Amino acid sequence: MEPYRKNFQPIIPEAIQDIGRVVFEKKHECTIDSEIGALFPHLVPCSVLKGASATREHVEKKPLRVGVVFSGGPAPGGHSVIAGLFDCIKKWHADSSLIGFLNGPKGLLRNICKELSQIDVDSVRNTGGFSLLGSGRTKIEAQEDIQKVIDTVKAQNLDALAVIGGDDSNTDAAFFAEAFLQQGIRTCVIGLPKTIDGDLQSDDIPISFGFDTACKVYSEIIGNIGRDVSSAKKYYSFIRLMGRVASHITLECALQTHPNLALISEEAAQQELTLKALVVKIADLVEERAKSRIHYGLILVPEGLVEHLVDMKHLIAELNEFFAPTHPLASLLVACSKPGERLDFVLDHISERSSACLALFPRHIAEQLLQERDPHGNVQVSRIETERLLAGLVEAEIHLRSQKAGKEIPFVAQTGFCGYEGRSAFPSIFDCTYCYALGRLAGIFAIQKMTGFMAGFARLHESFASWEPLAVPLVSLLHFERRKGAKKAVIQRVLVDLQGKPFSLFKNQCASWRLTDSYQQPGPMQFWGPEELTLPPCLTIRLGQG
Ligand code: FBP
Repeated sequence: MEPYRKNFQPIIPEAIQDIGRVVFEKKHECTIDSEIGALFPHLVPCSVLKGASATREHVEKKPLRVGVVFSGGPAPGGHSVIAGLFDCIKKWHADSSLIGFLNGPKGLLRNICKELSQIDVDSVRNTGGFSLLGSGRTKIEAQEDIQKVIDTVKAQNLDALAVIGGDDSNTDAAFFAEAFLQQGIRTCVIGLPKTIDGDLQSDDIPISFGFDTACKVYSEIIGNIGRDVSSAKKYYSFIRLMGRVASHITLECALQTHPNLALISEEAAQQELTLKALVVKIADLVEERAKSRIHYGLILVPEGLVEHLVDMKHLIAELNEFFAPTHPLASLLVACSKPGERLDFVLDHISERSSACLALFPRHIAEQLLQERDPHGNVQVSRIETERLLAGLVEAEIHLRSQKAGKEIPFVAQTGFCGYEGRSAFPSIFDCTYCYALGRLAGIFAIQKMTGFMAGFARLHESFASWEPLAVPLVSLLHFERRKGAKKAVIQRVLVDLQGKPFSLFKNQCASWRLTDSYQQPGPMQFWGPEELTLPPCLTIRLGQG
């Protein structure tokens, strides 16, 4: 498969086919919060720009030196971004060079990099993962770290630095752009919207890359499990899906596979569901199906669910403050090194309400909640086995109901996690095309010395050729949040819109999936064959979300 995939030639949107002819004009002005604006005096005021092919003044073509870094979790299509960027700057001038920083932001801090050759880039075209350079989650926030990045870009004499990352990495990129301008550094900073979670989006950025592929990979697996449960007829399968805070992935996979129940965190939050209420809801489904002698089912669980349940939200917020290095008990917590000691310490020191909530958990899952926050202060939800927690609690509830009724309600749960396998899969045709175009657009920003912008395309639900290139100011995506016990300007993660088209479509259909099985089995992603199978992106994108 790999040699064939490497030869795939993505369609290039018409507006950026001739890299020397792209002209940007204002699409709309951005409204920036004054406190955020005060942090970015060199980048504000700002506007979203749209690009079109037109006659430009003649510009002398000089070789460019562009740096590129992967940041955060891998997402299918990252290598295609690099290929698009590489081809663009080489086309501009054959002596241009692309410098790849190794192992994520750490490489940038320490100036560990390599110049990418044609062979390097050709070896990964259209392949998944970030293996060409590696990635990492190092947060670059402190002034001395930003200074180290400045030293690196100066040492490398870069015209531009492309940051391929999610909300946190692009937040860092916004701060780099401001700091570079403040210090008169000529390197432009360009953001690229990456994350399978699909939560890096705005009115102008319909979706981040990798989402389409990950959803297709997971939907194949879920579809297969649906077929299995309806064949064996004895298991309830609880499948947790990646996506961190937002449930975009779960929603899309539900639309693709029609499970009996798909929990959507944002809806659970709106309904102010507690963990107990959620368990009752699932047990009701099991009992209802049992009345029709159906003792199997398919349930999708977004990995971020725990953070949205009303009682859990309070607990996690309290734990987050507790884990902040500034917390008065931080040093005592760090000193808890024996197994179980940390949990006991926390149980003794948090509020009664939170302690009661934590006590509902089996100890091993409670301990998962207490794991280190990531360098950006996020709970590492991918390490919390919510599917097991729910399966266990539902089992106990069904047991109680069976006892009460004096009649056994059969319930056997299987659990699974659709996670890491979706992040480095071969990118779909959509992601290959999107990412190659994003890389090319980043190259065009470098040519035109545009700094502080994220590359994006409008009209992603239309034909590839008609996508409209956009330059979206990174600053326009920022808002304030509490992280590590302090108020921070960060890029806002966009959650599932309960008024939006994908959720409305789901709500119109999901009641009919509860009792009558209508599992869909989408099968593996197709790269060759009829266009109806290979080209269409997933439903969230086709519905024009974003
Ligand atoms: P990004 O936001 O960096 O793209 O990562 C997304 C993600 O895949 C989440 O879905 C998941 O919760 C998390 O990464 C897992 O992180 P890690 O790789 O550190 O285990």
